Amino acid sequence: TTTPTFAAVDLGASSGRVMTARIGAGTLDLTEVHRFPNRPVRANGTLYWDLLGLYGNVLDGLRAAPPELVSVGIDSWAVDYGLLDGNGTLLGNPVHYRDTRTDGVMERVRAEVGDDLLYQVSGLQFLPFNTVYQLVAARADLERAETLLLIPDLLAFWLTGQVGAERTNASTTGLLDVREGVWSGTLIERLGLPGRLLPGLREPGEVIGRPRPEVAEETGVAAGLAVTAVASHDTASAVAAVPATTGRFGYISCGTWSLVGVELPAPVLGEESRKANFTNEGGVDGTVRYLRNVMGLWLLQESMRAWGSPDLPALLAEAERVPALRSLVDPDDPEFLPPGDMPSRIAAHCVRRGFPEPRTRAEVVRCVLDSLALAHRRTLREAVRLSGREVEVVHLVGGGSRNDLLCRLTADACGLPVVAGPVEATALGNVLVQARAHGVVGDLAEMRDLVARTQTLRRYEPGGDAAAWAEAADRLR
Ligand code: ADP
Ligand code: LRH
Repeated sequence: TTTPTFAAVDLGASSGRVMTARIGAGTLDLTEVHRFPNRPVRANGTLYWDLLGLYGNVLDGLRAAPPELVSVGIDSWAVDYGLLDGNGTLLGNPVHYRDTRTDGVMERVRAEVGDDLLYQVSGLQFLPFNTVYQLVAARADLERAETLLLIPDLLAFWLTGQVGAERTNASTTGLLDVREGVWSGTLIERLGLPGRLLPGLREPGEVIGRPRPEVAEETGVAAGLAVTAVASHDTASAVAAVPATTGRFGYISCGTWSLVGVELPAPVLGEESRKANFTNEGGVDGTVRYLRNVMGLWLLQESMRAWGSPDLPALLAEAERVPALRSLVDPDDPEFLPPGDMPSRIAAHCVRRGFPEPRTRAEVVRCVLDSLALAHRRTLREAVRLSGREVEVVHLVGGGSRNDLLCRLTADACGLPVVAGPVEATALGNVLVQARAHGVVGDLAEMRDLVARTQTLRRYEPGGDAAAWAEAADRLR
């Protein structure tokens, strides 16, 4: 018997990769065929994604993939989009969600429309960069546009010529009705947005189309290759591949962001949840990711950039020797959202909150990791309280699972065992949804079981000084 090969294009906010996987009964071998940085570019005052550069890298990755490839799926970060005119021409370069064009827009929309309606319909955390606020900020751009495509859908369009809106990523726009699973006519009308922009929805597992002839020629992929919709929101793919063996699990999808929460069968839309600013994002098989965005390793990434990208493992080893819980920040403070000098912002925040100023690089890194561990604790406890879902283990997946110190601090802070890995959970979730669509694996539980049995995981039992963590959590509150 042959084990079919699937490819995942996974674009994170900090890097992209094309991975291939051979998947069969009890087999899941993931191979990286191409990896590339994802660097935002500022031009004339606007922060953009280098989307054509990323697409070029997608084509390079497909060229490097083995010829027996059956199917490819694309996922990326959420909320961002490109606009097409009636000829399918891209109108303007897609803007980065950290751009300042949305400054003050969310506050205006909330005041006009009301939090209650926005939350009851979309179930989304109020984040200033949700697609809906970007569209209001860019209203003038919408006139000439015929179609809005979220990033993975735009890349799929370039590969196949087919348009659509994959459901999990559509759930991050703020315009999808979380209960009905359709675009919300109510919100679109209320905001005066052109509804024609929003294409029909498609489900993870649906075949989108075949490569355009010029794509097949340029990359050497087979003319019959299936470009398959996956859970195209990277976080949805990551959580689909969490190696949970019990229903009582929490997760932290830990990369540029830490997405911290639980998986539920239905959304939680009450007032308490809205005030705690929890989100209800769509997952595979109608699951709901009930979570909050924690600012995540962005604080570390952006500090590293300011320092000229020194060696990360060496810096983490030094941070390990810095005394614990000395300098702390609230990572969710909006002041940390935009790019720019991160170490100075961190130092100023510590001083303002009455903590000693971190002076060395190692002290800044320790401050970030202690603070993230505390934010993981706070958010997970809130998710449990608001959802009523009990949690006995925390799965930490994504690039952050390579950070041994962060995993240990998170276990200590949460007072729960942390299972770290896989690093490439998102790519795994991506290929597993394709494999399922092609009849190779079964339901979500079977997908997770396959990940648990085939991937290398590390387990951290909670230890450390529980009273010190509780006290630090109180001091930050
Ligand atoms: P995203 O998908 O948001 O781009 P990733 O899941 O790729 O993010 O994770 C990137 C993060 O992984 C980096 O910011 C870094 O903190 C962490 N990371 C990468 N390599 C290592 C390493 N060798 N040791 C510790 N952490 C690492
Ligand atoms: C993580 C992520 C997250 C979104 C953010 C914009 O990459 O998709 O789930 O909130 O990017």
